[in-house]
Amino acid sequence: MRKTIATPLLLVTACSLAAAATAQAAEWTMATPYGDASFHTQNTKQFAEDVAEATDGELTINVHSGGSLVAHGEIKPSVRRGTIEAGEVFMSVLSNDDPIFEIDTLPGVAGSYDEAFALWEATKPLITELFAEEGIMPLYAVSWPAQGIYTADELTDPEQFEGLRVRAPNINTQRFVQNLGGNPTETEESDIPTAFSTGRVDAMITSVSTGNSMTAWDYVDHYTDANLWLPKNIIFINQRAFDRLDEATQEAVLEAAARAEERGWQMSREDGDNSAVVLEENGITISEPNEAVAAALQAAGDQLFEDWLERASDEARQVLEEYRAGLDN
Ligand code: PCA
Repeated sequence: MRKTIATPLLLVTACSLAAAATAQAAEWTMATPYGDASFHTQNTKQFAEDVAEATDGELTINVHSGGSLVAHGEIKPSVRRGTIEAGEVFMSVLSNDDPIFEIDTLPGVAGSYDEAFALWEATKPLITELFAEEGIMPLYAVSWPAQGIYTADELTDPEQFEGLRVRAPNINTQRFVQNLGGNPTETEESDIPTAFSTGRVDAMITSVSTGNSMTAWDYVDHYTDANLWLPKNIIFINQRAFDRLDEATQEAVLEAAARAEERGWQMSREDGDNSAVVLEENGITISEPNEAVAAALQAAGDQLFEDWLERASDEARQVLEEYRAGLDN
C-alpha cells in the first residue's frame, strides 16, 4: 500500500526537477550549406561541441550540414526570423543585402591569409552594424583558401574562356566569368558533381579545398592556381536567442566563437596545403597562369572592382580605404 503512494510522489518530484532543468537549458538549431567533408563544417561542429562542454549542456547547438535543413539562400532569413538560432553562409551570397558582403570576392583587395584577416577585421564593424539592423549578431568568420580555376585542359590562352561554361559560387564570380567572355552558372558546392556529370558546366571557380571535397578529378584535369581572392564563411546567430541566455552561457558562446575563428583560419591554411597534394595525387595538374592568362584575369578583375565601387555605399568604400591605409603602415 505504502509503495503505491510513494511511487507517484517520487515521479512527480522527478518530473518537476526535470522540468526545472529543461527550462534552463537551451537547444539551438544551426544550419550550414557545406558538407561534412569541408573543414568549415568540421570547425563549426567543434564550435558546437566546445559550447556544450563549456556550458555543461546548458546550451546545445545542433548543426545541420550540407544544406540538409535549410537551403543556402534561406539560412540568413531563417536566423533573422528566429526559425533557427544560428547559421553559416558564404558571406558574399549576401551581396544583394549590401555590396560590403562581397568585398572578399574582389581581386586585388586581399591576396594572402594575413591580408584576408585584416580585411575581415576592417569590415567587421560595418557588417556587425548591418546585421544588428536585422536582429542578427556575427560570431566569427573563416576564410577559404584562395580561389582558382578548374578546367578540362590547361589554360594557356585567354581565348579558352570564350563561351566556357563555368560554375561559380556567387553573383560576383559570375560577373567575373562574364568579363572573361565565359558563360557562368551559379551552383551550390553540393551540386558541383551533378553540374559536371549532367554536362551543365565544363569548368569551375573554387578553392583546392572544395576541389578536394568534391573530387574534382572525376570531372577535370587541371587547376590554375590564380590566387583570385580569399572569400569567407560567416557564422551568425539570432540576437534575441542570444539575449535569452544567462550571462555565463553568453560568455561561453563568445569564447568558443573566438577559438573557432582562430582554429578555422589555421585549418584553412592546412586544408589548402593538404588538398593541393590530394588533387595532384589524383591526377590534377596545378600551374600558375601564364602571362596572357594573367593579363586577362587582371582585366576582368579590374572591371569587377570598378563595378563594385559604383555599387558600394560610402561606408563600404571608406572601410576599403581604411583597410588599404592599414596595409601600407
Ligand atoms: N568553396 C565554396 C566557397 C568558396 C570555396 O572555396 C564553393 O565553391 O562553393
